[in-house]
Amino acid sequence: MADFVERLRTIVGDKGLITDDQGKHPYLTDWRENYLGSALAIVRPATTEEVSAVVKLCAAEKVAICPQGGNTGMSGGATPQESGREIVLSLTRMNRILEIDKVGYSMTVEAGVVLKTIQETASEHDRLFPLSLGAEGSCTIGGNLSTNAGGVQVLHYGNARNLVMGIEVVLPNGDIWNGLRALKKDNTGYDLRDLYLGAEGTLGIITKAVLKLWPKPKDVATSWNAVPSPEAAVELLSGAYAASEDNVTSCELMGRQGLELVFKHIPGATDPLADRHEWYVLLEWSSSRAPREGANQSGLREKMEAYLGEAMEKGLVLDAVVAQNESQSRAFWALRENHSESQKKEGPSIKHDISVAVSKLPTFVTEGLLAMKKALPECRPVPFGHVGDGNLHFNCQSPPGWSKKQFMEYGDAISGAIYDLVTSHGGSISAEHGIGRIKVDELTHYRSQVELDTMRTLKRALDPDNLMNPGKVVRV
Ligand code: FAD
Ligand code: 2HG
Ligand code: ZN
Repeated sequence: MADFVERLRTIVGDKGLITDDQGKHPYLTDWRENYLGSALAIVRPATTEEVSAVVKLCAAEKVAICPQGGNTGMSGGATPQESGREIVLSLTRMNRILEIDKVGYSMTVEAGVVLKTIQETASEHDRLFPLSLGAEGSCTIGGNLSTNAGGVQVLHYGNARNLVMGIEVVLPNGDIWNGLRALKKDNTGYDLRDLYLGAEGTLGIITKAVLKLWPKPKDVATSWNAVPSPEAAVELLSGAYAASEDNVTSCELMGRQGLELVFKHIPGATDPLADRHEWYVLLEWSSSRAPREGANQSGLREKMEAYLGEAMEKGLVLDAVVAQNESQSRAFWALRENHSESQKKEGPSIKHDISVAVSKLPTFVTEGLLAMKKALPECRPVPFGHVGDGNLHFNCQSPPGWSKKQFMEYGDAISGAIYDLVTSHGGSISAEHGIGRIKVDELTHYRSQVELDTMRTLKRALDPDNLMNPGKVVRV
């Protein structure tokens, strides 16, 4: 294998290769620290041609490849297995913005560009790239597309799949498929692009993408609302579409338990409201039309205040603050975006990234909380998430002071109860985080034989030697 590593070096150079244990370590474990894998080397190519040459060498030597972007994934998909017969192929050196087409509302980028850089570049050109999530400062667009990431603006703009026109992919045999087409319409046979989006690196390596852009918002209103129940949250959102004139861009639900963890673990986090409540909604409206000056004209903030006033009269909102400036809005968002970090700091937790139809969400929450408590009465439910997508992170924090080992003895009982409930409501056991390694067994259990057979047929046809991220998504 020493010879193999040296041949990798001739392709990517010293700068593109990490072989020492200390240097490799950060690439071998996931954000949640669930897994610790092993790899012959961390390979960091700088161009698509280098990726192709590395993949060809691995195909010839039957060495498996674990693609990795920012390594912020929640499902363990970017961590190699323990065999040591894999390389990690990190795309982070492929971080160039290649083109901005302002008129055509598109941007062409390499796969390793950090999401925040894409957002900022779009903004500098008076455009918006709407994918937005807590890990945006370190996740990469290649990882976002490979997980079909969701985030906090899906209800208005769609998930990652909806934000991309074309991609370039290095196939498992090393061939380069150039599908970098900036086309909104393209019905030329099977949609290969859609195959790779959400494939979590099991079918090939995304090396470039043409992304869609939108007009940059010029008027934004953000509010922090206490609501009596998830049912009220859903009704509040339902009415907000018309009241905002179709400008609802985010609607996030949080329970008090999660918020308490944020106050405890995030310095400077404070409650925007005087009283304690059980449920909160962060509502954001935005429009590319600037608020007009003049006595009879109002912007989104005034419209939102009026709507929330009506909602209070109906009992849908108990108390509310509408952000008066950007820094207040950012503080509301920090309370929401720091839920994952706070849960991590608090200790062991089990994540359930589920979705059901929005109208079924309140019933699901009531039944889900009971099911969780039945499986482990001392557990601490931490439900939060993207209510407008019917997608909740129906998480479960361990009882205080418990070790991970002790807590995980109840893992199957807790998750089984939640996933069975989700299934009984016609929902999904993985709304936006993918399957990775952590849900391979669940996929087998909760997807039909027809679906599993079709996925396996595809995987075997495109990656006959099972070298692309083996052990992830679907077992062959
Ligand atoms: P990685 O973690 O490196 O990889 C993810 C998967 O994609 C792996 O299977 C990997 O093999 C594969 N992959 C990576 N790059 C490529 C490539 N170029 N070609 C082929 N395969 C590739 N996710 C959401 O959907 N919504 C959220 O709101 C959200 N919030 C988050 C908040 C926090 C604080 C954190 C830590 C994570 C959050 N995530 C969220 C999860 C994560 O950020 C996303 O899944 C993100 O899309 C992963 O991008 P990445 O570059 O880190 O990918
Ligand atoms: C979010 O919406 C992410 O903040 C992470 O998808 C959710 O930590 C989680 O469970
Ligand atoms: Zn999420």
